[in-house]
Amino acid sequence: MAVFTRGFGGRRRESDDRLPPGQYLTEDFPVLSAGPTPRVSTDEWRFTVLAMDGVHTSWSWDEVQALPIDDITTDIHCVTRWSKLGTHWRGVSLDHFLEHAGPEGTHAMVHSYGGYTTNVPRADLSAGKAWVAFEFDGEPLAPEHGGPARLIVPHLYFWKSAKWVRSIELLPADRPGFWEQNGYNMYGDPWKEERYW
Ligand SMILES: Nc1nc2c(c(=O)[nH]1)N[C@H]1C(S)=C(S)[C@@H](COP(=O)(O)O)O[C@H]1N2
Ligand SMILES: [Mo]
Repeated sequence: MAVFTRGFGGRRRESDDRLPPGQYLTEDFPVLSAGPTPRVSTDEWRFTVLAMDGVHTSWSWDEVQALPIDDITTDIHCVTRWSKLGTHWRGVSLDHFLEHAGPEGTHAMVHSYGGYTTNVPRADLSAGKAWVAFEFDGEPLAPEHGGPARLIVPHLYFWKSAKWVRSIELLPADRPGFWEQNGYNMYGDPWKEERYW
C-alpha cells in the first residue's frame, strides 16, 4: 500500500498555503480579454477620477509618472482557476488619486479604454490595496496585458484588475460592471471562491 501526502513529509508547501481553493499554479501569463486590444499611446492616455460632487480630476501619463511609484510583489488569481505567485509590478497607489475625490462614494466603477467596466467597493481600492500599474517584470506593460496602464487589485479575482484603465467613477451604491452583469460575483474574494452568482 502506498500512502501519498502533499509536499514532503506531509508538510504543506508555502505555495499551497498561498493558493486559494480551486486554483492551480501557472508559470506563464495567460491573456484573457473580452474584446480586441485597444491601442492607446502614452501621449493620448489620461487617467480620470470622477467624484460624486461632479468634479473630474485627470492626470496625463507624465503626471502619473511623477507620483510616488511602488514596487509591488503579489500573487494573482484568475476566476478561470489559474494563479500566479510573486508577480512583480510597478505602479502608483490609487490612494494618490482617490484623495482628490472627496469623501462621498462607497463604491466605484472602473472604466477601461475599449469599454470594459468592473465594480469594486471604494475601500478595496484604498489603503494600499490597488494600483495603476504600468510595468510588469521590469518591462513596460504589454498591450495585451493592459498596457500602457492597468488597474491591479490583487486581493480580488483578476477580472477586477481592469486592463487599459481610463477612469474611476465614484458611486453612492454598488452597481454591476461588465462581467458582473454576466454572472460574475459582485465582490470576487478568491479565498471565499466568490466566482459567480
Ligand atoms: N479592459 C479589460 N480588462 C480586463 C479584462 C478584459 O477583458 N478587458 N479581463 C479581465 C480578466 S477576466 C482577467 S483574468 C484579467 C486578465 O489579465 P491578463 O490578460 O493580463 O492575464 O484581466 C481582467 N481585466
Ligand atoms: Mo478572468
